[in-house]
Amino acid sequence: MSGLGFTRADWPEGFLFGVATSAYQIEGHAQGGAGRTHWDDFAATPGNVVRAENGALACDHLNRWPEDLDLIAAGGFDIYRFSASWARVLPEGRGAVNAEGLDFYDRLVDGMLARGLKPALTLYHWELPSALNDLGGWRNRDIAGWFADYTDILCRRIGDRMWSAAPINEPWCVGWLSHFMGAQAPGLRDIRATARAMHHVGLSHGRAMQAMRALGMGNLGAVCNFEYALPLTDSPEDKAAAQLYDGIYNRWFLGAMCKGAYPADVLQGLEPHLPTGWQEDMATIRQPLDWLGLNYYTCKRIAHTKGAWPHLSEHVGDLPQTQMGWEICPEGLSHFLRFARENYTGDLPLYVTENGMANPDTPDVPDTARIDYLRAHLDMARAAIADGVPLKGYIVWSLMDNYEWSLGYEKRFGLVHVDFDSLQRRPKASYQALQTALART
Ligand code: IFM
Repeated sequence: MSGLGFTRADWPEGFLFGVATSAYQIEGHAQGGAGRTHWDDFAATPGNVVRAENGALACDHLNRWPEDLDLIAAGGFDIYRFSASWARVLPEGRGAVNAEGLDFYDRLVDGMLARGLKPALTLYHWELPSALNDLGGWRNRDIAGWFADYTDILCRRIGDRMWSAAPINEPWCVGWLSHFMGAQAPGLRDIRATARAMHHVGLSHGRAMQAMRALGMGNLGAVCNFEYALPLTDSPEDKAAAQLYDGIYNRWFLGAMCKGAYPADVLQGLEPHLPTGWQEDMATIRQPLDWLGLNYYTCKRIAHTKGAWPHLSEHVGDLPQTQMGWEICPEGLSHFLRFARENYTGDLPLYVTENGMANPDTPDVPDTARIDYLRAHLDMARAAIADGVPLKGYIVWSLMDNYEWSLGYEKRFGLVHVDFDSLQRRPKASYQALQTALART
């Protein structure tokens, strides 16, 4: 028995385990003919990213991918959830294709299959080509067409070998975190930009789903992130604020993608800023899903504040925290697995598509905190299955330490330690614990 307290036999037959990464966070984006992205621009702007770090080299996965796939296979994982970079395929976002980029993803996918791994593709994990940002990026309705074209080009090349595919990782981050909170590229703090981005992300999701279905691809889903919203106090005002936070974060995209409707409480604040005729797009956004992926990390305490809509502020409570300052709250995962099934997805297969923690790891100290974190969340997942939740797999974020966006390389989420000077990879105790747990006897 591993420190995780389970073996494969403790899970339903066919339950899948995986690891996840994303292109800009690991590949080394200055290499291989990729175009500039809005993350390069964001990071080059003082004050946006710790030490102004960017993804120029990252983990150099572009050259070291065979070693990385070997690590995934040796860990006993079934799924590799990876993403392709739009700017690596189309350096200007549209027009000329970077053949080297398509060749890379082609080789990478064959490398997964050769090792018995199931390729789970994400089409967009945040690195928008700068040339498209110049045109308004997610604020511009045309992005749905540009994204569908990119989807078509990439999937004509590798779509035939995907085990699964999803258009956009964590729509809330692309819309709200990046256009309302300004915490990620393009770093805007503007409600009109936010409303448009929140709508065009959904529309782009729908158009990409249509493009993939037209190519005959199957097992297509959506990957949303969820944060457990708890009121800071028992006051009715804080309870209402937590409910609205929940709507913005957890129900906006689920509502659109699964029911073709935005939640009424959020619409009250955002509708004045949505593009005219948004209602006519809802049928496109609501495409049939084969599964829903849930990314879950933490909870947040929400208080009512005065001032402009949405009248709320975010706080951290008393639970133990990760290196990100995020409270460790496994109950939230339990909540969302049931919440999704009861309110949106019914019998649709669910996957935990990201879960994990940042920890200030050094190569020689066992990351027991991460083992504890994973065990606590996996216990919740197993309990949900016992209650009838159709959870079919669990994917850890992340295979290895990588570029944690505005927090640079300091926050370590990996099962594998990366020395960012030598780029040497060293499996951590958590990797070994999973390897033991997942071993097929
Ligand atoms: O590193 C990110 C990832 O890109 C998206 N989901 C959350 C992770 C941890 O912050």
